[in-house]
Amino acid sequence: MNLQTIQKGVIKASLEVGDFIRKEGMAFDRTRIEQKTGFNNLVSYVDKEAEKRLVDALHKLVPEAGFVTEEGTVEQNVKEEFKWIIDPLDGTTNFLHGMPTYAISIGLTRGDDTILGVVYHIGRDECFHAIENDAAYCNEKQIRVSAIPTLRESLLATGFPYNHSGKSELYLDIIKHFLKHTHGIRRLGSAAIDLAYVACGRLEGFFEYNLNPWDVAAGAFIVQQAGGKVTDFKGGKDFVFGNELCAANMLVHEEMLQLIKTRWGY
Ligand code: 2AM
Ligand code: CA
Ligand code: CA
Ligand code: CA
Repeated sequence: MNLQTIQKGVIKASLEVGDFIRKEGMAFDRTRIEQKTGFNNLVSYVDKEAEKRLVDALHKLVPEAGFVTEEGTVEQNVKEEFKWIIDPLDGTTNFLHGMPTYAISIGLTRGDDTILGVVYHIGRDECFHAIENDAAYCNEKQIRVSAIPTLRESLLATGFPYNHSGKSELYLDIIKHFLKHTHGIRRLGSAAIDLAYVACGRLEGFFEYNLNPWDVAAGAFIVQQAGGKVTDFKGGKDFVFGNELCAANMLVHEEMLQLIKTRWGY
């Protein structure tokens, strides 16, 4: 398996499917929004068609790999040694409302390790990518996490809870603390883009819970290859299939994690 050749193929497929999504977005008819599990969990034919196109292209690149995909348009195969972890459209709510912050997110894993990540920010035509044993890039340019050493000088991103039960009060408490002690908090609406922005140093850190593997597999790997640190809220490694994630440059990560851990009850 030549990872560089595969990467070229993944980027090509992302740009092509990204063009399709962008064009559909220009004329999107909001009566074509569908609800998944609730009034605020949205999807459209664009998500599903984009996923089918990606699955076709990626299957040709690595025929032996299984799939874990958000829209489930292909058989889900978590037991294969190689897996594509795909979110065909991350930031669907933005897309459906005509906001430009949405992306394609594609990770490739071997066993428990991610070995390739691509996050294509369609609206800005920025393709963030990385493979194992190499640096991270935005288009052709190498990227690195920011060198800002303290939370006080940091810009963070998060997502707000969709499920307003359980730990959402604790979460809002963490957000309240960060609001007072950072340059600010952004809520972009695409976890994949939040992670890509940590990787290239636009944001110092990102944290969220209740995310799914397809939201974070690619972006978290790109942050790591860009010199950043990614953990779950306990400081452990279970951030792709677990549902808590904290990503930041090395210095800010420590400060963020201490605060999150305590308030989260760990
Ligand atoms: P999506 O656009 O692919 O659904 C934003 O905080 C992140 O949460 C995005 O990655 C978004 O992915 C995801 N998201 C949106 N709606 C959600 C929901 N109802 N439950 C869980 N995650 C959701
Ligand atoms: Ca979704
Ligand atoms: Ca998503
Ligand atoms: Ca999605």
